[in-house]
Amino acid sequence: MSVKIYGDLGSGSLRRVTTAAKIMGVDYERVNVDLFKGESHTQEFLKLNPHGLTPVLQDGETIIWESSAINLYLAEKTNSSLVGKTVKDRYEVLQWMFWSGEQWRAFATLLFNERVAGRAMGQPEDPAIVNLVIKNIRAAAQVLDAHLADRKFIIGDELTLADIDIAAPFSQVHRSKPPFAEFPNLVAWHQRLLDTVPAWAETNRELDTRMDTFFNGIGITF
Ligand SMILES: N[C@@H](CCC(=O)N[C@@H](CS)C(=O)NCC(=O)O)C(=O)O
Repeated sequence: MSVKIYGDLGSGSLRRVTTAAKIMGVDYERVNVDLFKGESHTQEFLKLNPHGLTPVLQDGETIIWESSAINLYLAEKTNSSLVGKTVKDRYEVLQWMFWSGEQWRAFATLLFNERVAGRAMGQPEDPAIVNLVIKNIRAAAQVLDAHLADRKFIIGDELTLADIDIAAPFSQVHRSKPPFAEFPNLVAWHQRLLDTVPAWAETNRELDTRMDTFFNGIGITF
């Protein structure tokens, strides 16, 4: 029986999970949840995730939300090396995944809320929030850029779940406009992901098509 993954193709978090699932060869069915219509806040969906957030994985009786946890679950189920091949690597993968959630994507999400989601609702961005967020993104990107100076991927020479988590803010880069272009190693690493990980490129195209179609439909271009 295939697992179900609930989410919207425009979501960078769904993309983390579908990319990892494709690489791991997981047989999954995507159940569409239209976030622009608020479908993650219906009574039915809140039984899956009371936070009203996607993606959610359903594997028989097992329901998991939070993309990183979903990816770790799928990696264990498929015995995937995306979690790292040695104990040392595995804990470095986890280190960067936790860092990504608390020090990196949190700010990217706030920037998305101000510059993209807010715009869809006709709200102007708040310069105080944007300035604070960009300051934090720059500080984190500076460390990442130095880390990536002599590495192909976040942990050495092979793709892991840490790359997928940390690359997620690039999903909305044309819309949120974080200052990533100031960091050449970061930009080169992300381009390497697009060039060498077909699932990352495929989900990128799906995401852009979904977002562009929605925003063009309401007369907004970025
Ligand atoms: N930390 C969560 C983030 C989930 C999240 O923010 N999902 C967004 C889409 S990228 C969502 O479902 N938003 C719906 C809403 O806020 O109504 C994860 O990693 O899965």
